[in-house]
Amino acid sequence: MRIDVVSIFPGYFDALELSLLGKAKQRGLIDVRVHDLRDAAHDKHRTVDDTPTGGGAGMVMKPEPWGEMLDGILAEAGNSAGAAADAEPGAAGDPLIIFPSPAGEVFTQRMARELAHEQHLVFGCGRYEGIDQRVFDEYAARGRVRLVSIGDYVLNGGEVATIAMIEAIGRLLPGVVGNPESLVEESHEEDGLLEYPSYTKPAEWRDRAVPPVLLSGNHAAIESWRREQRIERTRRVRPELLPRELRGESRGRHAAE
Ligand code: J9T
Repeated sequence: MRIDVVSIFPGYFDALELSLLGKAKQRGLIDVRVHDLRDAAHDKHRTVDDTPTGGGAGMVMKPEPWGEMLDGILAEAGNSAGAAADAEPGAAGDPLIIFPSPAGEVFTQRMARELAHEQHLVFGCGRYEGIDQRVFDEYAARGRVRLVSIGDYVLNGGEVATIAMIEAIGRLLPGVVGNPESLVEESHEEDGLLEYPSYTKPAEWRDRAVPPVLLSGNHAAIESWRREQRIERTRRVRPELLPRELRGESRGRHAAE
């Protein structure tokens, strides 16, 4: 997968060199290229923002540097949106441009799975006050653009949201996570339930024992206990995630059976 990132703080993305994603980059499974938006701002101060037209607080990112930078990325990718204005927009395999924004659709595991099938993602990191609307309109008219939020809170810029999305998407790519089973057995994946609590050795730590069932060797009992834990945890913390058929059940019903 090819990923281009446009930001005025390229240093944020040094984090992508670490851990599993860093290894995936080294091994050529993910090709991430980070671009400094200021390289497309040509005045003495390399200005990327200006006051909001019509008044208001804060600054808005100017369209010209975004246009130059995104045109360059799309043209280099040799796709229809960058190469020819008359080509059909949104053809499969064309880059998808994502602008992280608290005003966007909410990023979920489902969206991560969907985006993991893309060949080329471009992340445009704006500051909170935003990017001139014409940038979205221009690239939406020429190809595919999505505004995506990572949750209902505000950040100073799109960088941290982009790192979160790249990690969630990147780990779903074939070969990035060593054991593909560990991808299935986790919160939000299999059936929408949260994960069960995990334990390791020692069996007792600071007077806290590991739940005895996990030491029983009874695999059916362990599986049933874990499922019960997942259901109870989901009911307690994220009741809206609970599948309809589990909603009516009272707490501890399985344990009492
Ligand atoms: C500037 O971007 C944000 O503040 C942002 C981006 C994506 N998701 C959010 N929840 C916030």
